[in-house]
Amino acid sequence: MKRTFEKVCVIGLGYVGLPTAASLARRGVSVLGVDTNEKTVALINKGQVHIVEPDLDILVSGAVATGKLAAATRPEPADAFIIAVPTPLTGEHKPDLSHLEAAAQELAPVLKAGDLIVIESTSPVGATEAVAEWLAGWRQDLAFPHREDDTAGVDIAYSPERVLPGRVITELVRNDRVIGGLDRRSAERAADLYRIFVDGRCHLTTARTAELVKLAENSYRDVNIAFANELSVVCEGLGVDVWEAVDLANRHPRVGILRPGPGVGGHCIAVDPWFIVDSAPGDTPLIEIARQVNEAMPRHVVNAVLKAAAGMEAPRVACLGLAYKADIDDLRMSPAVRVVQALAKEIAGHGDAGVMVVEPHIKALPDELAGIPGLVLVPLEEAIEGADIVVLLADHRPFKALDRAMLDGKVVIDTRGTWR
Ligand code: SAJ
Repeated sequence: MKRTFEKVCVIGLGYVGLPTAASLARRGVSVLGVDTNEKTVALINKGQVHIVEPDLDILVSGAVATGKLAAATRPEPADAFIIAVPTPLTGEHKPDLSHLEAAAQELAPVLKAGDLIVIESTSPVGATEAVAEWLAGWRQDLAFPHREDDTAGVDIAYSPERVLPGRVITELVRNDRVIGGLDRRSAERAADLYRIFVDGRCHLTTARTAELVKLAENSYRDVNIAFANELSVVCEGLGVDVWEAVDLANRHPRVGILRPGPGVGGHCIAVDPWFIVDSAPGDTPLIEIARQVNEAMPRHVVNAVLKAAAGMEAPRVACLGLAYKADIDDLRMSPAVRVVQALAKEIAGHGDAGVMVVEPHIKALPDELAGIPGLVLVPLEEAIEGADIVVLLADHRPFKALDRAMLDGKVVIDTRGTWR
């Protein structure tokens, strides 16, 4: 069974798949990146990127220039396949594995005995087995590891990514990896693949354990963010500066309270806990309550703004930041977007009242905000000069660098503790 990989196919060229493809290519592997979005494929083949992530453009343009990275809309035969497609939630907080199934169906025809498949998409426990079952149904000529231990024709493993958007390129190489195989050989071969570009340690386990570990990592973070957010609400009512309280509490050698904010965004921390809830009905009261606490934060921020605007003739509110966190352009499930949506409905458009949005990482308002009367995207200085109330929602670097004198005379609601 081959333990080296000359050609690798990475299916899904998002903020994980593309850096992974480029990192493998930089180490001399011939990589074919596959994505259903033809514009993304064309852009990458020109050595360009569709994602704001430090150093990704340099990595991709170099890999394409050397001929080691190319993109296409369909997979080709390869020694290994890495699947990094979205696994969103359905409306009822259930895992949506349709992209994963579509990716498996795309690669089934080009699969051959001896190939390795690694799923990176965050998945509910048992998803890797489901992929093996699907493939076994489409390719009855091949043997798969969920049925025959260590003698199968195809090896299948699960290895979740844990890179932090904004630090992806560094963390992709430095972070340890958890690698779960449907059998031992699958895990070992997947570790061989990752050791091509990962300097962190590769920890081998079963597929189910690796799936659960990923969900546990993000659920742990969501619960602890909820604790920080609940503390911020308590401190507001008690007239205590929550930022000072958290900093002082964290002086304790065994306390590490996270940072309060306007809510939890992104398609990871806000999503993954629901995969655990779905897999263990009735057994996750803490995880569910934490989700509810974090989901209630945008409304809490809106109420604080409305309270500050009460009595103002025609309040003008500057909302700084739409991204779900600092220094990225990702607005997915962003609490800031929910805050702006509510303020636009409840303040903007009434007479001269208005809501000005500042987001340095976008050129136009997203669809869910575009066209709302009284809601405009403006530069930072213009927004603050024209505002009665300034709400900081994402702690982007330009906001941190703001001359505080510009805030004199304004009501400031700093949800990130940026201007303390
Ligand atoms: N947030 C807070 N307070 C905090 C930390 C985060 O309010 O103290 C908010 C952020 O503003 C943001 C949301 O939570 O809205 C999520 O941000 P994040 O930085 O916690 O996480 P992500 O979603 O950007 O990345 C997470 C990371 N997981 C962990 O840190 C355990 C990353 O390592 C994962 O790879 C990623 O999810 C993923 O793709 O699963």
